[in-house]
Amino acid sequence: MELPARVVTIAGSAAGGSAGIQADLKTFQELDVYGMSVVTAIVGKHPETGKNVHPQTIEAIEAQFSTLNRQVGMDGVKIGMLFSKEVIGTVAHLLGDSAADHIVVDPVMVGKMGSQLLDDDAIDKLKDELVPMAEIITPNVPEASLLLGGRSLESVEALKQAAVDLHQLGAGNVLVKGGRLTGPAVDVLYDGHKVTSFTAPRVDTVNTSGAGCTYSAAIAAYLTKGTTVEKAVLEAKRFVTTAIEYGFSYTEIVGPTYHAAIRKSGVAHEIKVETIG
Ligand code: PXL
Repeated sequence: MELPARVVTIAGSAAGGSAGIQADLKTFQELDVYGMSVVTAIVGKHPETGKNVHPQTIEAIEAQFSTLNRQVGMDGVKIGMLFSKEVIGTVAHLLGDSAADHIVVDPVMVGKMGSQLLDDDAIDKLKDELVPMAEIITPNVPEASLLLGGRSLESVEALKQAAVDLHQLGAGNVLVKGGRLTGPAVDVLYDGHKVTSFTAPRVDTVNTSGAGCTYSAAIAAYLTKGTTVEKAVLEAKRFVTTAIEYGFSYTEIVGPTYHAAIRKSGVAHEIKVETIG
C-alpha cells in the first residue's frame, strides 16, 4: 500500500475541538494524509482569570518540530496561529532549515469570537518572513485588510484588487476569502497571472467555528497530494462548504463545522469556478 503524504500543522490548540490544530488534524484524516502537529499556543479560557491564550515556549516549539522532522519528515505544511513575533521568527527559521515544501500560510489574527490570536506588532514579521515562503496564503477579509494596512474590502472587485496587491508580498498564490461579506461566499485566487473566483451559495448557519482552519488545512492536504493550486482550492472549498452545511453545536455556543460531512452524506457541495481577470 502506498504510504500517505505527510502534512504538519503548526498552529494553536483550540480546546473545544472546532478550530486550530484539532480542526486541522480532523481535516487531514478525512483527506487521507498523515497528520502531525506543532502546538504554538493553547487557546482555552480560564474560568476565573479569563486568560485565553497560553503560548508555548520556543523550546517546546523547536522540540516538536525537530521530533517530527527527524522521526517522520514532511511533505507539506499548514501554518495557523503563531501568536507572537518570536514564534514567527522561530517557525520561519525551522522551515528554512528543513526540506519543507507546499507551505500554506493562514494568517490567523483574530478568532471568530474576538480572541486576539496574533500580537499587534507581529504582522510585519509575518509579512516579511513567512509569507514569502508560502505556496499560498489564505487571508479572510479582516486579515487581508490588516495585511494591506487597514484597507476596507466590501466587494468582490475589492477582494480581487487585494489578492493582486498582496501577491507583492512574495507568496506564490493569494486566496482572499470573502465569506465575511454578504451574499454568496466568493473567494478570489491570484496566482501572479490570472484571477479566479470560487463561489458557493451562503449556508444559513452560525456554526462555522474553525471554517478557515479547515479550509487551509484541506488546501495543504490537496497540494501535498500533488494537485494544482486551483484544484486544491476547489476541492478544499467543496470540503469546507459541505462541512459548514452540516455544522452543529452541542450547546448554545457557536459550534464546529462537521469534518466528516462528505464521507457521511456521500455528497460534496458544488462550487462555481470562473476566471475574472
Ligand atoms: O479560527 C481561528 C483560530 C485558529 N486557531 C486557534 C483558534 C482559533 C479560533 O478560536 O482557537 C487555536
